[in-house]
Amino acid sequence: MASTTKSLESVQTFKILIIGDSGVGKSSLMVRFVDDIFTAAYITTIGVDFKMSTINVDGHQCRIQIWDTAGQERFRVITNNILITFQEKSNNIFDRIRNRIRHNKGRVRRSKIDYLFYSLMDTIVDKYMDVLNIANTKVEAIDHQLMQTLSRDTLETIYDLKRDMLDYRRLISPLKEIINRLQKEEETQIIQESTIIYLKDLFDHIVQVTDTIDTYREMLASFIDFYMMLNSNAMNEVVKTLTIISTIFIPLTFIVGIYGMNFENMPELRWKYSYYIVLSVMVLLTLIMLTWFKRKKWF
Ligand SMILES: Nc1nc2c(ncn2[C@@H]2O[C@H](COP(=O)(O)OP(=O)(O)OP(=O)(O)O)[C@@H](O)[C@H]2O)c(=O)[nH]1
Ligand SMILES: [Mg+2]
Repeated sequence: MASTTKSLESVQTFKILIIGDSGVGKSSLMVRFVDDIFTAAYITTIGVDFKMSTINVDGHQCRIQIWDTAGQERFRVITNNILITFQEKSNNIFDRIRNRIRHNKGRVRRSKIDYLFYSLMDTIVDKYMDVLNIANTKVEAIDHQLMQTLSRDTLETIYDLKRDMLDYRRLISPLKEIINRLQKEEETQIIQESTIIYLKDLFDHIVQVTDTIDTYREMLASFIDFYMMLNSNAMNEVVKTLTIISTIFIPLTFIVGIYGMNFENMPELRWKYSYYIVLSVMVLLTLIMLTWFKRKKWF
């Protein structure tokens, strides 16, 4: 339901537009309000119906103009001077336009609804830019974070942001298509010649927003690749260390294996210094291998 106010001497006129699905009781609501009648018969509205009523609110006379629209798709009409907007949640993003209308600033009151439509759309697209600026800060923070520590939280943040970008892209894509069509559609006669230029500007603005979203999506995808690379690098380091340790132990285990065999005829077993010699050989082997690995830059 939309209403506009206009002062006409002391009597204020409120225009109320009733919209909704077919058969929900729009016409019944209007007839009950104006004539205080209810009829069970269902006569579907064709196009637009109209009724007037005058009521008294706190001593002020108010004139109510009620426009009852057709709910059925085939009887629906698009009028040139009605723009219906709705917000899912109340916020103040359109306050700037409301103020421009209230204080008659700019050309919004002098122009028709096509300019109002452009102004509303432009405000929404501007808001996208604000949201993307916040996303930019987050993207930079992730970039910085990736260089410092490798944490799972970073990966989750990247995925969250990537999902957000996908949502923004999905939301703004139809708008691009609509604006593009409105620029070309002469038959609708809704968009005037003078507003086409604004629509072109709006279209460029939308393209800029989608390009920025795409850039962020690509950056986030490369962050994921980079994260995976860092992760596998860290894993490689662990594997390398373990490999070096086990490689050092291979010849040592071999020596231990040989002298662990209890053959009768092993003369070294009875030598006085054989234990110290074997230990020295083991230490020497370890040192030789470490030096060799170091030279090969394995660690
Ligand atoms: N019981 C009951 N029936 C209602 C009420 N409001 C409307 N109806 C009935 O619902 C049917 C449709 O009502 P309308 O007011 O013609 O519906 P509409 O939304 O104007 O429909 P369209 O003009 O086709 O878009 C009629 O048969 C009404 O009698 C209500 O509050 N109670
Ligand atoms: Mg009706």
